[in-house]
Amino acid sequence: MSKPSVLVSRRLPAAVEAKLSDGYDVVFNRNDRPMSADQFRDALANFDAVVPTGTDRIDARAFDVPRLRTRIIANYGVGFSHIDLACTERQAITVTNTPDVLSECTADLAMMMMLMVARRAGDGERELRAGAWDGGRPTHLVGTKVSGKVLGIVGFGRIGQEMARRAHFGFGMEIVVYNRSRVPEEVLARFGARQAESLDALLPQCDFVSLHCPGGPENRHLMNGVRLSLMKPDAYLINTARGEVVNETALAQALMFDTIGGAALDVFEREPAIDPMLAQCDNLVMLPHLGSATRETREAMGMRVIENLDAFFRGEMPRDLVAGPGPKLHVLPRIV
Ligand code: 8YV
Repeated sequence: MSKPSVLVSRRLPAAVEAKLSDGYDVVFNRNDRPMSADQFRDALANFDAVVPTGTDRIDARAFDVPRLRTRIIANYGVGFSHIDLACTERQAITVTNTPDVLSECTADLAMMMMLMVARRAGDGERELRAGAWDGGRPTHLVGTKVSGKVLGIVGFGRIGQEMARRAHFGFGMEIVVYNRSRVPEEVLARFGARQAESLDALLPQCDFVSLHCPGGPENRHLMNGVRLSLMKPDAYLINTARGEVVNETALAQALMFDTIGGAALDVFEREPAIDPMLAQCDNLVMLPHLGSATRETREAMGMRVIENLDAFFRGEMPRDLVAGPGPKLHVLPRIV
């Protein structure tokens, strides 16, 4: 019996690639360069499964194929706003992601970035590397205390709750939550948190605001110029979610005119391109999309992809279903 064919869009941890190769007829993107829409179109036409990552773009152009072979897109990553779900629905393609395994490391990084920007770690690093430090003094690179302050968390899913856990129990922070749906009281109570009626109501209360909501059209520019103006003038914005959630032009203006205290970004609207105006802001900490970038988590994400593929090709519904009909609808190459 032939093994299902799988196209993997970027290099993955060695143990993941080895395990994938055992169970599937796998083609890896050996040069590890981003794939084009044409390449994804070819993949969807010729492979039983495609494994993209959050930095790929699988939009309508990729689905413009007379007859698709792909029956499952098993995303490597929790975010899936880079996959056009209207197209996958029309083509009855199942989509899965890799939640849970990256929640702790992404929250760790968000906590680190909040501390970095509040305590001006970026300024200090640049000053030392430039050989410009002439010794400590009471007024040198004075930042903002984090412990005991108010943290607003936008999006209270798994990662948002892990951020609340760190901030509340580790740094004594008061937690205010904005979430599209009502958060059960017992969940809020775990972190001593309360839910604001709206994002506009949350923002003026917070010393720090950390974004943990999904990307995609429904949250594009959720943080725009008006909302940035609702923040306290010494408050900080942290984004480890998706770049499109923040209007970067408005943020650059807020940073340049000091209408907020600063920001920390791990994701960007047009990554890997960085808005040149942002790059000029010293009250900004930037990292290149490292939220889940630990050995343990990147391997666990890959194993989660394989779990989802294995379930699907055994004819079972994958645990991490994002969208689609599952395997029953199709006559598929099976694994035993
Ligand atoms: C990257 C992420 O997608 O999980 C997500 O949604 O943004 C990250 O984990 C992944 O690391 C590939 O670069």
